[in-house]
Amino acid sequence: SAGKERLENIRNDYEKFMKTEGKSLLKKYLTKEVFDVLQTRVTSHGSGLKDVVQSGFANPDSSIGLYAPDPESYDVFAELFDPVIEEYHHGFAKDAVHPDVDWGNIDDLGNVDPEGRYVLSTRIRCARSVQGYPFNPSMNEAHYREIEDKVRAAISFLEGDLKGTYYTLDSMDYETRQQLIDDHYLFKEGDRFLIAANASRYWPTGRGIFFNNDKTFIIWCNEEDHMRLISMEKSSNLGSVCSRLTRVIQQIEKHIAFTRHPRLGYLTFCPTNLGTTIRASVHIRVPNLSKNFEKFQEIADRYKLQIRGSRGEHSKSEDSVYDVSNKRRLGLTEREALLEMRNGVVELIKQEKHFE
Ligand code: CIR
Repeated sequence: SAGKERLENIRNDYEKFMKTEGKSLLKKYLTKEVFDVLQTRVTSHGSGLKDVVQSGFANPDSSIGLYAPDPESYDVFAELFDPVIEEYHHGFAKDAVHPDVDWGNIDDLGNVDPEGRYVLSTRIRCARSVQGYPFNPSMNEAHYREIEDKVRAAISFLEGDLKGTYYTLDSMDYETRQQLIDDHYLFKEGDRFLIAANASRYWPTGRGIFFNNDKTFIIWCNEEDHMRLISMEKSSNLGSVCSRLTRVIQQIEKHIAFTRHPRLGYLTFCPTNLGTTIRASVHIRVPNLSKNFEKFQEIADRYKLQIRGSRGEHSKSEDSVYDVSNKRRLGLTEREALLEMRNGVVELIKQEKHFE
């Protein structure tokens, strides 16, 4: 039968995958025992183990290697997700509970580089999923359209400094699109991890981008997540970046119910983004630490920061500029995630000065 054939296929793919060289968390935790238990499970959206593991199977060099095809997957495939989540999120155990939303007092977040010598820009992004919908691999074309309609409607209520325009990718000309990518505003198409995860189907249906008029606030629609909310500016003022973000979230929340899990907080497509979903980052120019990369990495690890190249994930640094962000997003409050980034960056600046 077709079902039997599917099982044989995934068994073969599993055996091949386990012979590859990769060090992904998927490879570490998809033991034979776990595989055997999970291989026949299906969620109410019809998602199976294949939807969870296909990106990691196709890309053995993944660091994580798995995605959730729908909200329920985190429970249905818990034997796999739980240990991956625990390792990535620094010990968030399978019975741990993510705290309630708490942004704290935004006004006292202040400036991460008061001298303005190192930090070129500051950015906070969040992800939100629309309640009732599966994630990419289990979405059909109508789902993409419906979510875009809901997002577009919610955005139309933004006012004042948040007011702006939504552009659907479908009707964007090539030059505009390329300019937006070059300016770092728009998501790129063709991430091999996402393609292999079945996250790029029906492209560009339902995909789009919103800008406020100052281009200090962006919403991505139906890229990796249903919604990515991004606040940024070319300064080190974490307080104003955060204020904009929380005001937008408050507005959108009046019109769209977000998917939240009793234990895992806000749900996202990639397990690395669960909980607060916050990646708070700066672009920081550190020529000395860049030359002493071991020291740079040591501080980053100690302060639970992730270092990326200046063009985002899997990119290289240009002119000693790095993207530095909080690594933890789950098991701590929004405020704690922001402070983790801030404290780490303050320490990086201190050490960079030591070498001067
Ligand atoms: C991977 O597993 O490497 C890709 N699926 C991307 C995972 C998310 N990125 C990250 O944590 N840096």
